[in-house]
Amino acid sequence: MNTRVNKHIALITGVTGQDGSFLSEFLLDKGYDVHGIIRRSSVDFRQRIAHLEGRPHFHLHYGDITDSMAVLQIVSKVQPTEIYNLAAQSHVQVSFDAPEYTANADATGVLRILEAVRQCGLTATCRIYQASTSELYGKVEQVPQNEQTPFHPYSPYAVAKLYGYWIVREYREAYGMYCCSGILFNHESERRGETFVTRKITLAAARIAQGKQDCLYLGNLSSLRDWGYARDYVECMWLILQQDKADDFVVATGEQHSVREFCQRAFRHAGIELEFRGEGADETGICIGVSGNADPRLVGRTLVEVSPDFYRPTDVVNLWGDPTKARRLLGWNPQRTSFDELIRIMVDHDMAEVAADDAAARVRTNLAEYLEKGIVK
Ligand code: NAP
Ligand code: G4F
Repeated sequence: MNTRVNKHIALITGVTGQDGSFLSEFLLDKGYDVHGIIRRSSVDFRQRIAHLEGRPHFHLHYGDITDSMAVLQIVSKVQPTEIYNLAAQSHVQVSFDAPEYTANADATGVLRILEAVRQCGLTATCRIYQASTSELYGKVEQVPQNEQTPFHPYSPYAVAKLYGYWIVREYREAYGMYCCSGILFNHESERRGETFVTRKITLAAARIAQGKQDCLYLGNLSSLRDWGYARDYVECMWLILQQDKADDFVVATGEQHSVREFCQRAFRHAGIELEFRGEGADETGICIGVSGNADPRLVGRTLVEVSPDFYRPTDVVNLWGDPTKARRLLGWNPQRTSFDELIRIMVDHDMAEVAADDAAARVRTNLAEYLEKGIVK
């Protein structure tokens, strides 16, 4: 039997990721002590949480979800009341190249968290959220997808995540643990990794509009996704752990769009009107008009091309979530940020980031010139 305690101590694995950074902000605002697990790296990878470091209730611990000893040690030290297991090799395409590592992090990693809680004697006081995914529906057998829809995982990533989903259910039933899966559909933001399709598009739209890139190469333009805003989704993760009874929830907007449509709208927001012509690998996106500060010489040029390099051995092409249960039982609003608003947030951010990079590069060039001319020492 899991009882609610008055202390609010959260442990977040994957704290440096898109969701981990938003969730940290959300929980700190709610008065939690937030502990995050980070991996040692030779380069700086903490941009998303840099603004939180040094805050009195924010603590970081070195560890890795593939390392049982480290996980056990951190859980024992932190004595969390809530664990959010967000750590994962989260890129579907990469999972085809690194299937064994993906299984270790995304499947066995979940088991390590559950076992650490058991070994530390925290089953009665600690609740666990598992970052599950709409990729479980994979080669979809029903549209839209809800909590009853059969799973048909269609990548090494999805197969690993399916183990995570089932081991959470098993520990809930076998040991009465309060552990839940949020089956989250794609959620994006200005902090999204740059190789996921939405962020790749918004960055390219910004660079092309500012003359910094010639063309964007994409894979399957017809793929359909239910895209929401990550900042809204972390609230739902928290709500899932505040219920009387542990349960699993689909988290989605209930709207579906294609990669092509995302692309068209993102470019439009950057001042570039695209028309798609052709089919399959021969499809191209051509500029048919510009507005704002976009360069009029772009008109008539091919700005988007398909590259089979971005095709996947098996691709999930029809994700569309039904968030009825989350809306009804958690009181969560799936439509807080609209699709257009999400694109606006991402493109505005990337337009500013590309312009700032430009300004920084200009300062560097000027500085180099001044140093060369002896103007500054
Ligand atoms: P993300 O930006 O790729 O972040 C992944 C996080 O996991 C990073 O902090 C990463 O650390 C960490 N990590 C990876 N391998 C690790 C390991 N072996 N040990 C410890 N930490 C490790 O992913 P996200 O978009 O925030 O997604 C969060 C979680 O939700 C993931 O589990 C993902 O699979 C799942 N999910 C995401 C979506 C979505 O649309 N975003 C939808 C459904 C489910 P580094 O910074 O050191 O790499
Ligand atoms: O942005 P994506 O790479 O995201 P994907 O595969 O849907 O996975 C993301 O969402 C899952 C939830 O459903 C998470 F579990 C997972 O961790 C991750 O966050 O690709 C979206 C779609 C795919 O069908 C892909 O084939 O876009 C298609 N696509 C077309 N061109 C592309 C590209 N994807 C990427 N990454 N890059 C392209 O150039």
